[in-house]
Amino acid sequence: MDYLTKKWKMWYKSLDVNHDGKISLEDVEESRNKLTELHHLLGDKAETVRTNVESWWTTYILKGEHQLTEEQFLSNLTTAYKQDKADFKANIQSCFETILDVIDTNKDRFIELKEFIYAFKAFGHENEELVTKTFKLFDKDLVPLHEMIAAWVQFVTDDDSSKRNIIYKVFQAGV
Ligand SMILES: [Ca+2]
Ligand SMILES: [Ca+2]
Repeated sequence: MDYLTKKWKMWYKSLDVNHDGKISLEDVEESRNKLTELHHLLGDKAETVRTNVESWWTTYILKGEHQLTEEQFLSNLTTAYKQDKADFKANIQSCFETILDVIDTNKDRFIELKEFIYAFKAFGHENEELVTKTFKLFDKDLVPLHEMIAAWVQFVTDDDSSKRNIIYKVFQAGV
């Protein structure tokens, strides 16, 4: 449980886009604006991304709340995890399938460095050099979407700290 809680705290921090110590609708607004601006999306494409990002936040993170403290976030995850591990994993799988589908902006079912960098920037992690360095952990220029999803799902749901996890390493590096 300790390992999971540690990773959930990292996840919470990574979702605090404007770095004010809490997750709120302001983070939703900032992340969707940034993502559309970085990719220079216009018109319908921009609108689709804005809608999808907001819907992701509402469905998987805020769940009807306007804001979420770290304590609430950890408590929600702990409850869901303890209730039914298979259900929990399925929900997190769906969570990352949804957001990575948005992040795969060119829709080729791969995450490339640019998409990786823009995704972290959209969530308030601006250190491009560090993000570029950690992308190399995947050991390929184009990371298949399913591989990126699996790495995130492992990060949020797996309590075995002896297994290598790239996303954990990314946050450990200080991204
Ligand atoms: Ca915030
Ligand atoms: Ca792509």
